[in-house]
Amino acid sequence: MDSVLEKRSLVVVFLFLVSNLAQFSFGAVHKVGESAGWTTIANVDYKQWAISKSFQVGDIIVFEYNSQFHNVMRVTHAEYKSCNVSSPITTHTSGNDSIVIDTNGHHFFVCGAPGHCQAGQKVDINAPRAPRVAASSPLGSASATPAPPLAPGAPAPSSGVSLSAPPTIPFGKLGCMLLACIVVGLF
Ligand SMILES: [Cu+2]
Repeated sequence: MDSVLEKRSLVVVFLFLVSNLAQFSFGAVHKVGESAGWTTIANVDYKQWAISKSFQVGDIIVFEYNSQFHNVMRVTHAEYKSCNVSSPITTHTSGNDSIVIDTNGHHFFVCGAPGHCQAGQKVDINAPRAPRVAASSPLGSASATPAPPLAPGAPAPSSGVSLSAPPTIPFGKLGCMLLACIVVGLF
């Protein structure tokens, strides 16, 4: 009897932890190009794909591709527009790259293979800031209007990309360890 109750309570704890992990540790996972992946041969409209999605900080962007032919380069907005792949911020080549969106704003990715970016293998992942309240400018301020503090669409101030784990990951690891302990205890 006791052991059954014990197991039941453990299951409750287990479910509680799982729900917490799901809530706090993992952002949404977006596979670029869906089933087509990251490629030039399927004529995927990556711009349209990105527009149809809603990205948030903590989300994971997955690039799946044949690493013989493609790669993933994070570049600046200017490089994205001109398909300049000579000095990427970061380069990924595994063929199955998961990139965590760690800052608000635009994240520009292109394929570095010759001609691929020009052929449309480029994507703009935008994780917008929370909608701001429209600033109602005072009517009398006709003199020297100050520059808007937050230009929409401006790249995030930290142009240097950091692939450091988001703060939720340590919790996830702790949670996983706890789960492991519980599972070991159960069986
Ligand atoms: Cu490519």
